[in-house]
Amino acid sequence: MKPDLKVKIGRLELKNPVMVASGTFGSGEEYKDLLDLNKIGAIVTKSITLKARKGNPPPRIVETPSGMLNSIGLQNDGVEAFIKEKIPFLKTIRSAVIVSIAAHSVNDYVKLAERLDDIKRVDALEINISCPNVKGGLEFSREPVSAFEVVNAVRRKTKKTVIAKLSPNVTDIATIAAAAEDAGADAVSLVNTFTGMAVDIDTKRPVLGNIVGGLSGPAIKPIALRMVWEVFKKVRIPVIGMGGIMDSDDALEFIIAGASAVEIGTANFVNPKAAVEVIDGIERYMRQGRIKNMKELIGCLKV
Ligand code: RRO
Repeated sequence: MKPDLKVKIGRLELKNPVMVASGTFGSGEEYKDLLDLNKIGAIVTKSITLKARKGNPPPRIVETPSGMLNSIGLQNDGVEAFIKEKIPFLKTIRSAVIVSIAAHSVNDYVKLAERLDDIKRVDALEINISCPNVKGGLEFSREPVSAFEVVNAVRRKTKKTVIAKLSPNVTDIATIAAAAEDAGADAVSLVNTFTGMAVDIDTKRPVLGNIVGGLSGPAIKPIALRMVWEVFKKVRIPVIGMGGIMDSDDALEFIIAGASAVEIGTANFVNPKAAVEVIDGIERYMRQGRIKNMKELIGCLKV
């Protein structure tokens, strides 16, 4: 019997629990010749802001042991260009589309949510309250009060499924997740990148133009997994797990620890087919273990 991989995130039903993480997959079109986009549960597009942003000075990416640092600085063409130039392609695919939004103020998050509320092809909003690379600080999810404020303001303005993306650069991520849940989020996704840096010992300069950046990849997986587990125990809304997932075994670890869905990020740069391979691997595991549906698997950790 074919296992049922469907999961629900708010009112949104995904055909499988595998999504591609914001910032690692452009707006989907960039990957159209590299894998079958229709197989992916959901595509989360690169964070957009109200107005275009140039981003940070280069270098913006550096490889580190078992991971990478990025400091893109939220480069994007702004919401109007996104709607005009990216939505037409997204209309041609059958995966769910989740649009990541970022802003410097609660008011701008609300304006973005309102603008996107009319766009039918947008199935859900991932509110990025955890960008580590922008001056002035966009990590609204560093404090429960500011996390609540942003999520609640967006919640009041949109009927779409709302996912709050959380920062790992905090003392107690479960408290922040609970604030997002209280504010009306349909789900939380975690983790964004860990702030880090790299130094060139010959020039004695920072490697990244922005000095610091966000660490992702297998180096962060055990920490991300621990955070997903802590959040799963604390909230009732679905938890979307990410952080260094390279293959289906990694994804299954997150699901068993409580993730209703997972996002594949850094792995896309190494293997553009990673998301599809993760879906196939989860299905194989369920078939071999005679697991009929995702409910049997999510959070089944034996402790
Ligand atoms: O653009 C970025 O530098 C960036 C963002 Br918005 C984010 O949320 N996470 C990250 O690692 N980089």
